[in-house]
Amino acid sequence: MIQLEGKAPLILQGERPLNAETPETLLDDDVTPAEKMFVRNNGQVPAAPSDPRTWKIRIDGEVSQPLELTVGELESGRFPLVTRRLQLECGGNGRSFYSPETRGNQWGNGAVSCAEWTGVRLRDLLQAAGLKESGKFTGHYGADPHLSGDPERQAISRGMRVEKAQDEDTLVAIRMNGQPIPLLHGAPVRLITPGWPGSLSQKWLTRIWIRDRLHDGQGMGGTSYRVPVRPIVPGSRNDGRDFRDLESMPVRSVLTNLSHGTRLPAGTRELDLRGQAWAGDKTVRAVHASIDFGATWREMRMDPPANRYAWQRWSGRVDLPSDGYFEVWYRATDSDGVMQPHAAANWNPQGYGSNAVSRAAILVG
Ligand SMILES: Nc1nc2c(c(=O)[nH]1)N[C@H]1C(S)=C(S)[C@@H](COP(=O)(O)O)O[C@H]1N2
Ligand SMILES: [Mo]
Repeated sequence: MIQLEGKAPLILQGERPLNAETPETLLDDDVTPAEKMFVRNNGQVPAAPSDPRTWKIRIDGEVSQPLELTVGELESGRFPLVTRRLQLECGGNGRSFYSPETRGNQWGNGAVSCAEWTGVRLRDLLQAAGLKESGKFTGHYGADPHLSGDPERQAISRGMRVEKAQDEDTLVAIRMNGQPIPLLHGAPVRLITPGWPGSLSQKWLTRIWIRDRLHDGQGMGGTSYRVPVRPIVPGSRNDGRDFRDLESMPVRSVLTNLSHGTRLPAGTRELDLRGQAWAGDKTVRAVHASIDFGATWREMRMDPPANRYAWQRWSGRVDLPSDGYFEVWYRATDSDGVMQPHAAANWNPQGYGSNAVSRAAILVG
């Protein structure tokens, strides 16, 4: 565990770069508070901006009028400000469930958050810049120095199809939960690209380069944020040439009122369960829970999302037949009927898109 300033105790994944995961039971809030948000950095954390209002972002490349805007201008209302609850999930969330182990932070289910973000739609900025017909992809840049300190190298610089950049919920955000964005989460301005790998939500944003081809920055190509189109043998080598970029994240659920290893008093026969579930660009249709290793399942109650891309609360009760050892298994199903698989599927060298059913052990008596 690690105790960072202004944070709840988080699970330390690495100090250089600084990475910390939220324990699953801290994901109970419908709107994740700053102190409970996971931290994912690829490079160094930059110094806090001395005057956030003068911080500049640039939109250039395949546009007719390159745009330079300060955070002060973004706040001014020249472009409509919108507020949305948006889930942000690392592409490697759930990586620790892959076997054999893959490289990268060994996240459990806690590299996810759903904060309330305020910002302008990237779509409005692209329109103001005069997006050209030839503009097909974005390329993102941030102010965080590379771990080596080499100013020529980017800590991370990913990009996406312009269709996703034009989604009405893809934001250039300047506030989180009604406050200025905390330094660790990208102050004073960041992209929020909900439902797709968190790496597309560039922190400390400085530039969006509109390109006529897929971006080739740090974290693009090969096996980075890419998954097999044709499943490969777990543990095999592959250069990822015929992989595809991971886009919408797969369906997943967390159990937030009970932690793995909980002991309950003897004679407990009913167990209340509660959590959150989400499914990338889709919504969640159902969550089921089992206490007999998946032999039988009970359907839980499902709340609708507060807005598109917000995670959804689930809750319900299961009956315990006796004292003893049980496991709570919980499984979400998305709006297309696709469920979390029983084992982490589509193994890939860097471990993206793992969303297997989770299990929490409990002991009654
Ligand atoms: N500039 C910059 N933006 C970044 C990163 C980074 O290292 N540098 N990490 C990305 C990754 S991989 C994720 S999952 C999210 C994590 O956001 P958070 O730290 O605010 O939770 O930020 C993304 N944006
Ligand atoms: Mo990530």
